[in-house]
Formats: sequence, C-alpha cells, structure tokens
Amino acid sequence: MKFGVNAFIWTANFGPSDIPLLPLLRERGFDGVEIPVFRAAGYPAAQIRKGLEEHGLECTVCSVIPNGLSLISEDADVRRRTIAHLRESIEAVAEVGADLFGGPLYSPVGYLPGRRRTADEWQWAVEGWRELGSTLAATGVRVALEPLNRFETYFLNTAADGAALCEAIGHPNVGLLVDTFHANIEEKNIASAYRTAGRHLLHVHTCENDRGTPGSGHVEWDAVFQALRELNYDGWLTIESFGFALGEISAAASIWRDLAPTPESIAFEGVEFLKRNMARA
Ligand code: LER
Ligand code: MN
Repeated sequence: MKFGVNAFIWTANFGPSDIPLLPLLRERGFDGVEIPVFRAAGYPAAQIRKGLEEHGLECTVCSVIPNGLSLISEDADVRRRTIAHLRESIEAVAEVGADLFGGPLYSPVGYLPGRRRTADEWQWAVEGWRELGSTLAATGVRVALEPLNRFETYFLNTAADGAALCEAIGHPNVGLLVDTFHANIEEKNIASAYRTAGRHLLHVHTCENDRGTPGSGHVEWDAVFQALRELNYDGWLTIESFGFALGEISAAASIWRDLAPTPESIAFEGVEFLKRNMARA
C-alpha cells in the first residue's frame, strides 16, 4: 500500500516551482503526490520527473475532461478531438514517470444535460477507451475511471456502473478509481462499493465526507480498510482535498469554507490516521 496526497491542497496546477514542497511531503510520510496534467502541450514532464526522483517520491496523475471536449459527445469530431487529447495526456503521464492516470475521464465535471445517460453515450465511452487501449499498452499507463456524485456528473455515479463500464471496455489497463467522498453520497454502503469494484479497482481517493481530514467525519473507515484488505488491494490511498481559496480549483470542488485549521493539516493529520488504521485492519 502506498500513501499519496493530491497537490490541489497547495496549488491549482503543480509545476516546477512547486518542487520545494516535495521534501515536506516525504518527511510527513507520503510515498508520492498526485499531480494534474490538464494539457499535454508544454507540460514540463522532465523537470517534474527529475524533482520527484531527487526527493524519492513517486507520483500518480489526475485530470478532468476540459470544457468543449467529451468522449461521449454526439458530435463525432468532438469525440475524435477528445481521444487525441487523452492520447497526448497519457503520453505526458508516462513522461512524468507515472503509471496511474485517474479521474472522471469521460465528460467534463459539472456537465449535466438534465436527463439520464443514453446507450449511445455508454457505447461512445466504451469505443473511446478501446481506441486508447493501444496507447495504454504502449506506455504501460493504467487509467482509473472515477464515478462522481450526481451533482458533478450524470454519466457514472456508482462503483457498479463503473465495473460494468470496465467490463464493456475489456482492456487490462482500464479500471476504476473509487473516491470515498463520492461513494458516501451515492452508495448504500461504501465498503461494499469497493467489493463491487473488485478486480477493476486500480486507485482509491481517501476523502472524508466533507473533503476534510480523513478520520474526522462519518466515513466508516474501518469497514473500507477491511474491504481493501479482503481485495488484497496494494495500490495507492491518496488523500484528495483542495485549498480553501485556490480560485478555479476550490470552486470546481465547491469548497466554500474552511474544512480544517489549514488545508495542509488535512494531508498531514490524514496520512497519520490512514497509516495507523490501515495497519490495524
Ligand atoms: C476528482 O478526483 C474528484 O473527485 C472530483 O470531485 C473533482 O472535481
Ligand atoms: Mn476523487
């Protein structure tokens, strides 16, 4: 098991100038950091990779589909451009030295057309990720598709639907990211959601129900840790929270108040909680 934290706690877009943060993350017990790749063009992958290596940290990468693109658009040209965008993103993920690319990589966060998803949209997501399979195989990158809560997407809300999507895609490098924050809203039982994800589970976002410090709210952590042990899950437990006043990023995550004394206390107290309690499970 590896312990990670999303850089969104400190910065809206992790870059070379944020490398001085890394020794502190290592000192406080993290094995790695989750960083965003929003746009592959001009992404300083080599510089960031060097910084990570120098400080003995690994990384995972997250992203979202930019507004204007969508893998499930009815416009074939938009789908084609989204596949091209994701292909370049996967290549940037490999260049920065990561092998795990996670997020709601189907349609933009917050895109809610006011109806249920259609069979066509489902099929376009399947075809899109099948088409990207060759890039995943060539780079060794695994993609972890993330169900989000109903206020952020209509397309994929539960681990059961996520597992069905992975089955339909049928590529060994495509799996699921299950985030306790979203599961707390959508699932009857969070631990059961991890069991439902089962062999498709590639990545875990460990977030408290209010995006505050893991262990400070009502997520049933012991049951979650037990489920992960039963699955022999050996991937990342990554704390995902957000700075309280980071402009667009805080707004995208609907952070409208302080969730802890400081954003970084979510990381540092959270990782102590996760390590202590995961070890006991
Ligand atoms: C991304 O990992 C996530 O959980 C989303 O809620 C961010 O908008
Ligand atoms: Mn998440």
